[in-house]
Formats: sequence, C-alpha cells, structure tokens
Amino acid sequence: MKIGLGLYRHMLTRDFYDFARQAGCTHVVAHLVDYFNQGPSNPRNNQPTGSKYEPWGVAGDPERLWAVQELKKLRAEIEEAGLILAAIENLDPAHWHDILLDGPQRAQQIEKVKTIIRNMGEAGIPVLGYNFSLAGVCGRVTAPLGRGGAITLGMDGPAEDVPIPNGTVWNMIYDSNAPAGTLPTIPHEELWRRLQRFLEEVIPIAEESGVKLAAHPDDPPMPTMRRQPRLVYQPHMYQRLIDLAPSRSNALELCVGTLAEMTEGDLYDAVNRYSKQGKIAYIHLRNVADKVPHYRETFIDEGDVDMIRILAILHGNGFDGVLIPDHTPQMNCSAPWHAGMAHTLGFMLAAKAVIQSSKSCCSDLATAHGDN
Ligand SMILES: [Mn+2]
Repeated sequence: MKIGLGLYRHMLTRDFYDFARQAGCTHVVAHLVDYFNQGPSNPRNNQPTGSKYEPWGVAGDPERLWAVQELKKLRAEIEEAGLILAAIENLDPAHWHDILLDGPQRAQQIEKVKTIIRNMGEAGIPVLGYNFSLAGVCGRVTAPLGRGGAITLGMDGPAEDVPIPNGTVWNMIYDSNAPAGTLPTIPHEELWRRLQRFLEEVIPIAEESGVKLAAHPDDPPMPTMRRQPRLVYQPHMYQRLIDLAPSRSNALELCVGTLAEMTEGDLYDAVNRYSKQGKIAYIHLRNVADKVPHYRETFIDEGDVDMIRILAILHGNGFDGVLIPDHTPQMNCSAPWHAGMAHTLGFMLAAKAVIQSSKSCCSDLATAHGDN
C-alpha cells in the first residue's frame, strides 16, 4: 500500500507538494474542482464545509474542460517534486449537472465527461474519483466537539427540512440565474437508473483510455438528504454499483469514514469484501464516532474504527493502491489543515510500518476478529 495526500485545487502548488513529500507521501490525489469558489460559509483552510443548508460555492466554467496540456503540466509538476499523481478526484458540477439531474444538456455533458476521461488517459492519469449524488456532501454542522475542543464536523440530525434550490446540485451552484423553486424529489431507483446509464456510456471510454472510475459512497450516508435519495448509503450497496458494470474501469473510491458512519453491516467485512475483489482504486482514511444521523469526525487515532485492523485486512488482500487521509478535525495553530494532515500521515506511516514488519503480526491483526 502507498501513502498519498489529497490536495484541493488551490493547493496544487510546489509548497504543498513539498509538504506532502516531507510528511512521507509518495502520491498525490488532485482536486480540480474549486469547491471554495465564492462560498462564504466555506473557509479554504479546512475541508469544504458549507453549512447545514448552505452550499460549498459556485461551480466552474461549463465550457472549460480539463485539457490534455493542463493535465500533463499538473502531472509533470507533481513528478518534478518527487511524487506520483494517482488520481483526479471529482467531476465539476458545471460539467455533469444534467447527468445527475437527467436534464436537457445530458447528452452534451456525457460527451464532456468522455472528453475529460480521454484527456486523462492521454495525460497518463489512471483514476477519476466521482460521487454520483444530487445533494452531495451536505447537511453537516461544524462545532468544537473534537478532542481538546478541536473544531470538527458531523451531523446533529437529519437534513430534510430544506429542499435543494434550482440551479444547485452536488452542494454547488451551477446556475445562479435559475428560476425560483426547488428540485422535485426522485425515487431511489431513479437515481440508480441514472447511474447505470452513465456507467454504460462512459465505462467503455474509460476502458479504452486506461482510466478507472472510482465511486465515493454518499457522505453523510443517509437514505435521503434534502428530500433526495442517496445512492450508496449502506456497505452492501457498493456491490450493486460494482455489479452494474463489470469492468476493470468500474471501481471504488472507498471511504472508511463514510462506511463507518453507515447504520448496517460490518465495516471490516466490507473492506475485506471489496479489497478481495480487487475493486478498490484508492482509499480515504478517516475515523468517526457514532453513526448517522448523529456522528462526528475524529482524529485518526481515536473514534470507532480500528485503523490497524483496516490496514491489516487491506495488506492481507494484497491491496497495493493509495491511501490518503480524508478529513481531520482542525488543530489550534496557524496552519490547521497542515497540522491535521501531518498528524494523520504520521499515524498512517507508523501503522503501515507495523503491518509490513511482521507477517504473523499482520495476519493476527486481520483475523483476530474473524476476518480473512
Ligand atoms: Mn471520503
């Protein structure tokens, strides 16, 4: 397994690459969507937060696709700093809102996504993370509820009260001039139908291009948020997504924190099941306390998840992909994001060393609770 760092768009600079190297990373996952654009409730020194009913920010330019030159330049800059670009994480709502919404521009946007995938293939970037969600990462609250009073995120109950306004999807505004009104509620099966059409159209292009699509589960994993269904909100639903499109290019961006927030199933069984199938493209590592609709994100070394056990299961199943820290609580200092990431990466490096240092130790750790 390899250790990487996820960098938001404004962090795609030499300073942040050097920070990643200094903290022990070999890989980078890059976000090209600027979640923080014009988002008053979304400070840039944290993960994208928004507020319970306020979006992250304004989506990008619908006509400006990520071009081969731009992607090659990004890859070259990251390699120049001694790192490997493992993935691009997330599509811009500006490029695929009508794929999610089944809107009038759907056909053109499918072509845009195909172009982006082809461009990534040409630039030698092997994975595109995505999150097929209408409400997106939303409905959370920020409060000083972490260890030592750290500012952290979580849920204080369901977020159904306020429906999604027109012109917003995936918790970003893609049309500031949309007519007043809100999105009509759709059934859960309709969301699956939209995903299936999407995969049927883009997976062949991904295969041709040597790119894997990697699906993030719904965070927070509620059956519905803001009166819209969520796609993958229990661990077993990932299997449905895998089975929809049997292909090497149909893969998972497995988020341990999100799986831990789910109310059914067993986290360790899920990690075992999906890593055994070789379906995990890369991993988000995060710890949490409790489950939806009342949970909070914690530091990596506390919370409900036994991280050593997770890494031992992955190692036992031969997972050789990249793990990145997901989010961490804010640490009280002048660089809260850096401090949280450095703390998490230090833990991950130590855990990896423990697991790789002894075969018997690893199998004990993974099988102690009945896994294998
Ligand atoms: Mn995640």
